[in-house]
Amino acid sequence: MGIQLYGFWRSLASFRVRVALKLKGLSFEEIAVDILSGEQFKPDYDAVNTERVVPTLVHDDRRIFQSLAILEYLDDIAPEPRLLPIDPAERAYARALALMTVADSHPLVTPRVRNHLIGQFGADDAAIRTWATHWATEGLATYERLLAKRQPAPFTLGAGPGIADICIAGQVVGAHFLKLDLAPFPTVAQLADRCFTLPAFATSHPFEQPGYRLTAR
Ligand SMILES: N[C@@H](CCC(=O)N[C@@H](CS)C(=O)NCC(=O)O)C(=O)O
Repeated sequence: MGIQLYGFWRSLASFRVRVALKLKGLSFEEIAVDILSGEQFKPDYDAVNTERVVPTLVHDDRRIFQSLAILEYLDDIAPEPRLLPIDPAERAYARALALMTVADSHPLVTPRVRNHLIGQFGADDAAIRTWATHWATEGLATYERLLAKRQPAPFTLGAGPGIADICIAGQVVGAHFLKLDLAPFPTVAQLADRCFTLPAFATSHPFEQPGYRLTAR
């Protein structure tokens, strides 16, 4: 039955899963859920993932959600190339770096948070941009401090890209949306450049998705 990915062109969490699928050479069909127009709340999608967020991976009738859980699931069903190291301390470090995006930074800029800021606190476009820029910059600065202490060689945990690189590249994609200057984060920028030379990363970028071209935002 293959793999289906419920995602959205703009979604950073969908980007993370797209990259992982492509690194592993797993073919998949992507089904768009327009989270800007509220399709995630419709009964059809609620039946797929009642958390009402993307991404959701459907594999042989199993529904897996939360991008990090999906990445770990993919590593279990298709172990090569590995996205998580075997060594316990390295594995914990990889997860820690991934969670800085997945748990700490990215949740603050999702549509539900932006919509709450607008609806509850009257935030206008400028306020939303200031909010998003603040949290995106905090995330980049944290990664820069960490990577400066342990330089990527050439990827975060060694020879090949893994969950940390996927999440850091996603943080940089967030900066692309905001047109942020990456000069203050040279180690992060170099790592992202290295990632985006790989087709799995480059072709997963939101700006390369059909939805982006249709929307032309
Ligand atoms: N921690 C989740 C984040 C899921 C999430 O928030 N996805 C966003 C798109 S990147 C979404 O669907 N948002 C819908 C909303 O905020 O209403 C993951 O990594 O999968």
